[in-house]
Amino acid sequence: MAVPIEAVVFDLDGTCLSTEQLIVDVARRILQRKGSSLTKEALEQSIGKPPLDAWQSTIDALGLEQSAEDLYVESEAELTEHWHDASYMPGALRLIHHLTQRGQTASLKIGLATSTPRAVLAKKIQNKPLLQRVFQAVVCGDDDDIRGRGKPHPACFLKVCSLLSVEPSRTLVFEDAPSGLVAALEAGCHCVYVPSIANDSAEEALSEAMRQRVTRIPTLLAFDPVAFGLEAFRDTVEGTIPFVEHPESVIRIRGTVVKGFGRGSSELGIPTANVDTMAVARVLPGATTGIFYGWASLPDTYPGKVYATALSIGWNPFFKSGDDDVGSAAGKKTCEPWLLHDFGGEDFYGAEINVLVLGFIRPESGEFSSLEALIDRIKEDGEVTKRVLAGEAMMAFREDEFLRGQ
Ligand code: ADP
Ligand code: RBF
Ligand code: MG
Repeated sequence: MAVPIEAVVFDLDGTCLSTEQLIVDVARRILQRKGSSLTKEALEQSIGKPPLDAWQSTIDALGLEQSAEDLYVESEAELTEHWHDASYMPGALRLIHHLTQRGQTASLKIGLATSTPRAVLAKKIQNKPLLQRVFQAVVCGDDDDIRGRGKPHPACFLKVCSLLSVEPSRTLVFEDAPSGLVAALEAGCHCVYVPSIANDSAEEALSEAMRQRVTRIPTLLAFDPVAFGLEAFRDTVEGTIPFVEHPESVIRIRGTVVKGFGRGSSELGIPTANVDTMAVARVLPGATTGIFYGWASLPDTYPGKVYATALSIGWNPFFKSGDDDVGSAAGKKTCEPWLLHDFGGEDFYGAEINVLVLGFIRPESGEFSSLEALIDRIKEDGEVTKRVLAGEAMMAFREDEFLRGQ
C-alpha cells in the first residue's frame, strides 16, 4: 500500500453485525402468526434485498394476501425489540479487537459510518461493550448534515474522516453493500469490500481508477492487515484462525443431512454430509463462505460419538463453470461437513447433525488446476483440522452440550 493507513472506518449492519439473521428470524415469526411459514425458496428469493422488496418477494413466493407495506411495518416494530440480539459478523469481533490492541500502529483511529439512526444504533450495540467504546467518531444516518444524503452519497464518510482528522486517502473503509462501497470511494477512501449479497458484482459499475481502491474479500476472516501496512494478526494456529479466544464467535449449526450434488464420494472420494440450507441460514449470514473446522455429532444415529470435521460453506466455485454446467452448483450454497471418520460405507441421510464450528482454514477457491489439485487441498484441510483440534482448548469443546443435542 503506497499511502499509510491512519484510520479505519466501519459500516455497521452486515459488516460488524449480522442483522440479516435477526431479520430472517422476525420474518419467520410474523409469517407463523399469519398461518404461513418461511420456505427455503422464499428465503432465497428475498435475501439481500431492501426490506420492502424482500417482503414483496416473500409474498410472491408464498402466495400471501397481505401487502408488503403492512408486513414491513410489522417487522420494523418487532425488530426494535430485538436489535440487541444481533451477533457479530464472522471475524468482526476479532478484527476490531486486533485494531485496538496495544502495539497496533500507534495512532490508528477507528470510526463508524452507519445509515442507522442514532437511537437505533444505541439499541443495536446495547450489549456490545466493545462497539460502545471503540469508535472515536460515529456518524449516523439521521445526523443533521447527513439526512437526505445517505449512501451512496459520500457525506457520511467525509464527515467521519473530518471528525477523525484524517485524509480520506489514508482511510480504510469496511463495507458490505454496493451503495456503501460507492460512498466510500466517492469520498476518496480505500475500501475493503465484504459483500453481503452472494454473487454481487458491484465493482463492474466502477471506473478503473476507483476499482484500484477496492479490495474484495469473502469474509472478514480473510482480511490481511499486513497488505495495508497494519500489524499482523497473532492468533493464528497452523495458519488457521481459531475462534476459541472469542467464544461468541463459535458457530453452532444444527440441521438435517440432505442430498447434495452426489459427487462428493463418487467424484472426489470425499463424502460430505450436506446440511439443510434453512438450518445454516438460521445461524450464518447468507454471504459467509469459507473452509472451516470443528466437531460434529449425529446424536440419534451414533449417540455419544463426536467426530472431527473439515467443512466447506459456500458455492463450490471449482464446479461453477461459465459455458458448460458441469456441476449445477451455480446459485446453490451448501454447507458440507466431511467427517474425518470411516463409516464403513453407511450413509446417514435424514439424520440430525450438529456441527460446532471452531475455526477458519481459508476462503473457498475455484482456482485449482485440476480436480486432483482440489482433492489434495481438501485432504490437506483434513490434516490441518486433526492437528488443530488436538489442542487442549479445542478438545474441551468435545464436551459442549450442543453436541449432545442440547
Ligand atoms: P451428497 O452429494 O448427497 O452429499 P456425498 O457423495 O457427498 O453425496 O455423500 C455424502 C453422504 O455420505 C452423507 O450424507 C452421509 O450420509 C454419508 N457419509 C458416509 N461417510 C461420511 C463421512 N465420513 N462424512 C460425511 N458424510 C459421510
Ligand atoms: N469446493 C470448491 O469449489 N473449492 C474449495 O476450495 C473447496 N474446499 C473444500 C474443503 C473441504 C474441507 C471440503 C469438505 C469441501 C470443499 N469443497 C470445495 C467442496 C467440494 O467441492 C464439495 O464437497 C464437492 O463438490 C461435493 O459437493
Ligand atoms: Mg455431500
